[in-house]
Amino acid sequence: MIRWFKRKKKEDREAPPEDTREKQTVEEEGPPEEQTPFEQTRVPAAEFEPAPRDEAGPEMGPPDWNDEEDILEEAEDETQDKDLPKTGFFRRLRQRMKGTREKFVHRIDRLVLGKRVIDEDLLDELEEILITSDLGVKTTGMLLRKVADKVKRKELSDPAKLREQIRDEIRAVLNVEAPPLDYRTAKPFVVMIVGVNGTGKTTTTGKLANQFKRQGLKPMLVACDTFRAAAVEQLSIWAERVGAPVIKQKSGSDPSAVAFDALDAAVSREIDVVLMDTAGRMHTKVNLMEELKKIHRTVTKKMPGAPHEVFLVLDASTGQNALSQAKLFKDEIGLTGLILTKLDGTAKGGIIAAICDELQIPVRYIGIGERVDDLRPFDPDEFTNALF
Ligand SMILES: Nc1nc2c(ncn2[C@@H]2O[C@H](COP(=O)(O)OP(=O)(O)OP(=O)(O)O)[C@@H](O)[C@H]2O)c(=O)[nH]1
Ligand SMILES: [Mg+2]
Repeated sequence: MIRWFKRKKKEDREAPPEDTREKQTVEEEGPPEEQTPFEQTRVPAAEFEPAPRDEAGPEMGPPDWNDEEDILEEAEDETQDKDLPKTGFFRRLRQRMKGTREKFVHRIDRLVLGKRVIDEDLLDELEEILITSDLGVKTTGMLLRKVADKVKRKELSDPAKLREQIRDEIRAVLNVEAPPLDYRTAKPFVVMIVGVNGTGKTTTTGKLANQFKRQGLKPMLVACDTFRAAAVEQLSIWAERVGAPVIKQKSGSDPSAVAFDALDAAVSREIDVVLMDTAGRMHTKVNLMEELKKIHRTVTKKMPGAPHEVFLVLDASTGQNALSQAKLFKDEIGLTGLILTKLDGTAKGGIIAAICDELQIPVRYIGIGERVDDLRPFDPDEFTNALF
C-alpha cells in the first residue's frame, strides 16, 4: 500500500527541489532567541507561513453585498445532474468547488474511463489521485484498503462504480459525530475564534454575526486581536455593517482584559452570542498559544462553562498545512469545532476529509467566498453532493 507515495518520496530525495522558498520561516525575520510559539512546539515554522492576502478582496471590511456577481456566476454553472438542486447556496458551493472537483473527481472519472477491471495498476493510480488531492497519506491508505477489500470480497468489480464507492466513503469520513450546535443553550453563549494569521478569522466572525442576527439572536463582536490597530478597525466595520455592538480597546491592550470586560457588557446588554475574534500572530516576543490560553482561562474564570465553543479557522487552500495547524491547536488549547474557509478557488478542498478523519473534530462551517453570505453550516451530504 502507498506505493506511489513511497516512489514519490524517493524521487524527491533524489532530485533536490528547484524552489527553496518554502524553507524560509517566519522566524528568519528575527534573531533566533525571538522564537514564535510555533517553533517552541516543534512544528516547522514554514508550515505556518501566512496565507497570501487575497488581492481581490479588501483587507479592511466586507465586500459589497450585491447579488450581481452571483447572477453571473450562476449563469456559468455547469451542473449537469438533474437530481441536484439548482438554486441557492448549493449551486454556489458546487460552482466554487470547481477546482477541487477537477483535481479530484474528474481525475477519477478519467482513470476509470474504458477500464474493465479494478487491478493493482488502477488502485496505484487511484492512490496517486487521492494523495495529490490533499487527502493525506493516512486517509488515502484507509480509503484504498476499503476499496481493495470490496474488490477482494467481489462486492466491487466494475471500475465505473469506483467513483460512487469513493463518494460514499468520503461522505462517511466527513460525518464526524458531534452534538448539534445550539447557541440558545447558554446566555450569553461565548465563542472563541482562533487560528493562524490570514485564515479568515475576522471575516468569519462578521459572517457568523450576520447569521445570528438573521436567526433572531443578538450577537456581540469582541476585538481580542489588539495587536494591530487595523484588526480592531476591520472588526468594527463588520460590526457596523451587521448592526451588532463591538467591544474594543485601544491597540496594544491586554486581549484577556478585553474579553473580561466584554462578558460584563454582554450580560448587561442581554447579548445572546459573544464572538471573540483573536490574533493570528503576535509580536515576536509574545507567545500566541499562551496568550490564547490566557484569554480562555480568563473567560472560564469569569463565566464558568464558557467559552462554549472554540472554533479554529483554517484556510483550505493551504492543504496539508491546515491539518498541521489543526493538530497543534487541538493539543495546545483544545478545540470544539473547525471552520474551513477559502474552499472557493482552491484545488486542495480534499484536505477536509483528511482533517475529519485524523482529528475527529466536527467541521461546523465552510467559507466559499468573501461575501457575508458565503459562510454556511457544514453539511457532509450537501458537501459530498456538491463535490461529486
Ligand atoms: N476567497 C475567500 N476569501 C476569504 C474567505 N474567508 C476570508 N477570506 C479573505 O481572506 C483574507 C483574510 O481574512 P481575515 O478575516 O482578515 O483573516 P484573519 O484570520 O482575521 O487574519 P489576521 O487577523 O491577520 O490573523 C481577507 O481578504 C478575506 O476577505 C473565503 O471563504 N473565501
Ligand atoms: Mg483578523
